Amino acid sequence: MTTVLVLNGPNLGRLGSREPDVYGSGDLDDLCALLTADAPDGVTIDLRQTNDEAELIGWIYEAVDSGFPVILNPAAFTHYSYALRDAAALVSKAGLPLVEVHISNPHARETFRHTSVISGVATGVIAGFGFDSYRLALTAVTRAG
Ligand code: CA2
Repeated sequence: MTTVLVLNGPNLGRLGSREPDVYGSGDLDDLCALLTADAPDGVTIDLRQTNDEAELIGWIYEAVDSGFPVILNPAAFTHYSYALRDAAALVSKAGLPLVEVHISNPHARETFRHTSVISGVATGVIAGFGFDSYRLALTAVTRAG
């Protein structure tokens, strides 16, 4: 039995309400239902969203202390939060996977989105596949071996 923490940063709570051309029309409840349906037996999906950097960092500590893999969409924090990067580094240092995900492909968007301060401490990065970015990440963190 394990729990996968699926952590979402600022403004992702508004998914489904605006910018469907960029982020699709589903909301976080839809995403949680997809991941729960995909999860192998014995894997619990714990999906959370916050606009608060400190809360997000606290959840990452929780993953480290509990031994939970992390799927992280840092949203705009991706591009500038060294505090979040330092917290994310603790996950891989603890021998746990942390997959950075994005719904859109930031590299195909504005220049400021081309930099991720998180990628260098992530186990892997998946971007540009809509909610399938998270589903692919779930496969990556739950596959045996
Ligand atoms: O593509 C992604 O998943 C992003 O992490 C989304 C972030 C953006 O800052 C990153 O560059 C790429 C923004 C999330 C904002 O989500 C909204 C959804 C609906 C309406 C307004 C914002």
